[in-house]
Amino acid sequence: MLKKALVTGVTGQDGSYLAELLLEKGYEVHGIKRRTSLFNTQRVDHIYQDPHVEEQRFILHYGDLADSSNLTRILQQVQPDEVYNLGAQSHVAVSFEAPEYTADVDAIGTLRLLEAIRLLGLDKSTRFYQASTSELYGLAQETPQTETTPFHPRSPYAIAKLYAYWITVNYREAYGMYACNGILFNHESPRRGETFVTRKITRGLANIAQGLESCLFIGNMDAQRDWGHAKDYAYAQWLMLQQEQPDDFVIATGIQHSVRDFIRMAAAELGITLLFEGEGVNERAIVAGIVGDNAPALKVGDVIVRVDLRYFRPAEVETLLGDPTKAKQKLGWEPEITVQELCVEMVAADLHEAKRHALLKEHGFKLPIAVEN
Ligand code: NDP
Ligand code: GDR
Repeated sequence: MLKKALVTGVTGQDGSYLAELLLEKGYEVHGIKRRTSLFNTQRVDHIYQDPHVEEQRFILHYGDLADSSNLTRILQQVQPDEVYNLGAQSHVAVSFEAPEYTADVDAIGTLRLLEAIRLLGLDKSTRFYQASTSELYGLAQETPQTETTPFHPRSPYAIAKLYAYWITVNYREAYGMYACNGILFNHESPRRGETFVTRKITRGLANIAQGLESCLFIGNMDAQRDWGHAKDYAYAQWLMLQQEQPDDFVIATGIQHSVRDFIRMAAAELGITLLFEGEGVNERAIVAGIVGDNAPALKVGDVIVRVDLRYFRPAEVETLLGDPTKAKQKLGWEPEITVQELCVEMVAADLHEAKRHALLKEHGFKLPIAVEN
């Protein structure tokens, strides 16, 4: 019998890497996708299987974490061995604009899934993974953060995820469910959503280098994060559900960089040396040197990064750094891809795309570029 997994958020960054991994491991993978007016399956199109073929192992269901009857029906139909709850309104800044929706999907959505598993009598047979987050630490009480560091969430997103964290622990303690929290620190990839800071930087700088945009407007460049690669982190998610006992784990690299460092790193990969001038909201980055032919649109002296207050959050998480010792010891997990390698991969993918767009523009086609960040 094939093992069956159900993945919420399968169309997201992590969902796509996890679905690939589970298919490689021989699972039948069921994913929940939302009904949208435009296609939203780009990240999983390469593993899509025609429903008309026999032995289809990747199956998508329409659904939403805001709809319990829908979740119950899918769970009843699939009877999964493992549920990975990755679906969420996952943008911290957006959660300040849509706090109630974020709470409904990220907090109560988790409860809806757990309760459906329990009411269907699957609580002893189905293992549950909850996508918890380093945002729980917020105003961190100690550095680096471990599984025992107290939480101090700083956004509606983080507070919704705090509920989801504890309801997962509660179903484990109250009903003996195999339920785990992965407390994952920031993880990125070429599939990262375009409005998260790393992708905004690699995409923005690649576009600027190719003459498609003129300036990258950015928020708090002093913020520091522990960035890893989503592919490594998908493997950790799977490992957590393969243990004898359920538990909660920090997944991180143990290395921290500022947003400014990441900008510098991405620019260097494009052959651009940047000079940062000015303080606070007046800070800007100026092109100080160019090598190679990846930035044909730029010249020394161009200002290509500026600070824009609109990207600051009402309450910021200034610094996060994880200690993944427990995951190393108990899961045998270690990150394989460094932040430098991650940045190289992201810049290469965005440069490829920018070159394609530049070529289209050169031949008079209207650009399919969204510039809203
Ligand atoms: P993404 O934003 O890339 O993906 C989120 C997924 O959730 C998408 O598939 C999205 O669908 C889906 N979704 C959004 N709203 C709903 C809803 N109402 N019902 C069902 N599905 C919904 O996030 P990531 O892949 O980066 O993150 C995966 C999970 O891990 C999230 O829960 C996130 O909060 C958490 N997390 C992420 C970290 C990171 O650094 N990436 C770190 C720690 C935790 P659609 O494609 O239609 O928008
Ligand atoms: P984060 O990721 O909030 O940590 O949440 P994001 O990349 O959005 O921000 C990281 C840091 O960069 C600062 N920043 C900016 N951020 C964005 N998005 N845009 C900007 O222009 C900008 N300028 C500076 C932010 O203020 C912040 O300090 C991500 C999400 O994936 C969550 O779902 C997940 O739980 C956490 O990571 C761990």
